[in-house]
Amino acid sequence: MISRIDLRGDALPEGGALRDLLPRAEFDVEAALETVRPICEDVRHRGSAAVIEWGEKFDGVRLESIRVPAGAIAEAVERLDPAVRAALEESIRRARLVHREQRRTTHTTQVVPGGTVTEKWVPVERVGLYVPGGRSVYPSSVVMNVVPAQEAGVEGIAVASPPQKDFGGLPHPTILAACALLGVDEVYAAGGAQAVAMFAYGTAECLPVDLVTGPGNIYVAAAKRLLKGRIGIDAEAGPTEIAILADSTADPVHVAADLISQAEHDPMAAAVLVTDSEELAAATEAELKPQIAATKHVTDRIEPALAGRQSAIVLVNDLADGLKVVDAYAAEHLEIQTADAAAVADRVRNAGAVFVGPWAPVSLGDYCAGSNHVLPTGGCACHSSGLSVQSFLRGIHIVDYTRDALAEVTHHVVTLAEAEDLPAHGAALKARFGWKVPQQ
Ligand code: HSO
Ligand code: ZN
Repeated sequence: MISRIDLRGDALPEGGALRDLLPRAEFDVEAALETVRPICEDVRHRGSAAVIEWGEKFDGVRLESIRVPAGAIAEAVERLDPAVRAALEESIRRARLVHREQRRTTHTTQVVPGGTVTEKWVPVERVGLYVPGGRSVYPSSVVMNVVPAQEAGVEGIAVASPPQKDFGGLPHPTILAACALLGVDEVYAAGGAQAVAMFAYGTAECLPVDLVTGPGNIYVAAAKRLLKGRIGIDAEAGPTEIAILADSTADPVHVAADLISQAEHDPMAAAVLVTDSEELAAATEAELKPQIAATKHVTDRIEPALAGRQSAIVLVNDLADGLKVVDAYAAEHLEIQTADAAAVADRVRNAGAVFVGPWAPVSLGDYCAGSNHVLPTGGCACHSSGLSVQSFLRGIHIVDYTRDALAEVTHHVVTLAEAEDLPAHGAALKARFGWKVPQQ
């Protein structure tokens, strides 16, 4: 069911040519832009009424108001299964430990005597966190979005998640309970492009935000792309990916289980095993069948995900080639299941997150490792990072020079300004010194 790509034998091609040999899902956000454009325009002009009407069309629920009442959030946490509550609390606790250490401190560089540049880190004022609610209802994603925003010091945090028919038009109760556990009380029953547009333009019910983060389907990604600039966005999330770099020491039971674990998300999810061991490849193929037979979401997600062109077992000559392949692929999640896994992991350059050895499966990171699970997909890990405190901060340079420090460098500024044919730039300095360049 999962195909094989055999890259053994000849030397591997470099860069883009290697990437072209590797499996990847089509995730054509561009094509969805035309669908979301009228929705975003409608929300811009008609506000809440438009959000409610698009919600009725797509989610099948007609709401009076999209703001979730405080009572519903409190009730959701009261009714939460105690085991789920304890697990969410532990997930939050561990995520806080990691994200708290990502805080940035203000730093001043003395460039010359009397001339300093201070980099000050300022949280974004107000963010909108999108939490999907279709095929996937992920309270864990509430944790992964809210914790870094809170640790960054963001004061205004609003969450939007689609209204659920089965829950009287409210977002899923576990999502609401996660919000309550995190101390978030501004929640909207809004999904898809209309939720992103609500955040971007603001409505009578919801003030506009500066930044929208969080995963979502292709329409959420398209709305983020369309409205980027007006709002900041994190990465456009595509379908989940797991790559595993493994050698003959890996346990095929673990490898198969981990491939299936991410295939479970979506028929478009990608599961890629890169190995130099024919035996491991064969044993993993054999192991997939019984494990799939014993789980849920088989025909709608796992089977199409593994059989799709985005998934494969890639055979390579050796681990050095394996590393080239996983770097070219730049997976959202990369497991290293080899001898001396830590040393191999240390050589990885491109991955959203790396999971080292047999005791760090991706599912641990999805919930309770302390790491963030909102990670770059679609190869974006070669230029972007996952969500972190940094995603919610802006670094502002504060430039402070004395008269003497400015005088000392004026001739350089004037020279560079003239080289760029921008004499007024130089004049702005000369004006401070009787329209002359101070002598050195
Ligand atoms: N693996 C997903 C996150 C997730 N898994 C949520 C379970 N729940 C994308 O990183
Ligand atoms: Zn997952």
